[in-house]
Amino acid sequence: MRVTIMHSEPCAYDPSASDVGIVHIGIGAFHRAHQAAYTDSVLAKNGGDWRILGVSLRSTEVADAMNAQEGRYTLVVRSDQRGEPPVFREIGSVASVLAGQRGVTPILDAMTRPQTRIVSLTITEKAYGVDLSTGQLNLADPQIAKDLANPELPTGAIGLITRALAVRRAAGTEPFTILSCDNLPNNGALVRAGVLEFAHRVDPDLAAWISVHVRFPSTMVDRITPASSDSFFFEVEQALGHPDLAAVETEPFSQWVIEDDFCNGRPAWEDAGAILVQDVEPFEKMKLRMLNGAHSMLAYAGYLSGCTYVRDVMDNPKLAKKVAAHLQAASETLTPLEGVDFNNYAAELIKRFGNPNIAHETYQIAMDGTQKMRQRIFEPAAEVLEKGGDIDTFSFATACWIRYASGRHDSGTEYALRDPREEELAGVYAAHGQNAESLVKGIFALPNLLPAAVAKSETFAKNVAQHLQKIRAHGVLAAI
Ligand code: CS2
Repeated sequence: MRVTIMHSEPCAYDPSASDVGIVHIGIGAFHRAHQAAYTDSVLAKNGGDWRILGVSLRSTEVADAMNAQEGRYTLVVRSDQRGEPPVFREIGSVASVLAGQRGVTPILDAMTRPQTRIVSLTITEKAYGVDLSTGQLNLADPQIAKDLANPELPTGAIGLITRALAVRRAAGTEPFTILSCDNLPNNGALVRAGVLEFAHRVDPDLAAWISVHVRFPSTMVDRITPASSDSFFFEVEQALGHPDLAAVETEPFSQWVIEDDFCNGRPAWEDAGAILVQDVEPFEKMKLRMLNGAHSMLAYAGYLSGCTYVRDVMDNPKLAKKVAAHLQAASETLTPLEGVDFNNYAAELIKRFGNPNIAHETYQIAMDGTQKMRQRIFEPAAEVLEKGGDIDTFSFATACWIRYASGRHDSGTEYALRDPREEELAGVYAAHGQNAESLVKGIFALPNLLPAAVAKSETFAKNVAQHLQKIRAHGVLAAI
């Protein structure tokens, strides 16, 4: 298929005129569709030394693809109008990318340059090494344990940040701000807790200095961004006339709410549409419980019923109704937020999920369930349980996740769970897989997975087991 480009926006400024001011760890598709695009708009408008040096800690692919084209890449924005061609935009805000696998010294050098004033992160929930239930550093996390044993040459994000701050402090260099852009509640406070505890274990004076001088603003980030597929790269090559293996596709909608608390300056991201506020939490809760909560529910229910993409789920009337009901129930757990109508937000989400031009795999969202369910499903469920409200959609979502965690389709075919706690899940299945009730109890007994009130609730366990029994007997669609 040949794609006709209706609008193509080349990078309209000279990015090389700007020095690097941000080191971004975890330069995957989401960062390139979101923060890098905001920064690109600010550079085009205002200039300034805020280019981004990307860091990939887990692979070398993005580094190779981006460095081969001087950090530039194409952002493909797909409208939700059927048949409307996508908009191609060239992004110039990324200067280059370093791959951790090729050595951490250049990464630490970049993080300790005085010109680096922000270190931002999209490393996914699991890479913080912080236990969400306690808010404390997880000493059993292999990356944390490895870096604590060798704090001068760390290879994980928390270790790198701590080491870079130690070097800056020793050299008398101002610290950078740490900006977490992952879908975690109070992401700023969470990364702060991780860094402070890590630093305390290395050098208590360093921890004391960080707690006074370093800022960790929280953020809410939002833009639906599928992982780039081979067919997408093919489409881009056809349209551009040359390959771009760093290209990313995304939706037109984008939101970034940032706590305005930086210790060493920041780009004027508000000039690109970001919202700078004193308190991000109500925005974060809304997005985590409504968008991400509904996403997880529909990903498990959809994947199990044979829907490859989110848009397929929204095309199924039974599942689409479930999504609407989930959004409604999740919105009822929120405190009112000035200027935001949760009904409008829900209607907008339904439209975004149904975007016919975006192929967002349910399997992609289903990944890392043990890291996502707490903030998306279990925490709102805890509040509903406490108030004696209707927990049905939360227990349905939980049952779908538990069914998904078996790693097998109804036909018996296996799939990879892609979850850092998949061995524990498999252990529970091996011990209790025969019986829905004991399976639910076994999963709920896993340490630090559910808030205690939810893990202990007989009502919740019973409701989940009932859904699970039906799903196992008849499949998800029939169970609705
Ligand atoms: C999704 C998110 O994969 C997932 O878990 O729920 O990545 C979601 O697409 C983004 O948060 C949208 O902003």
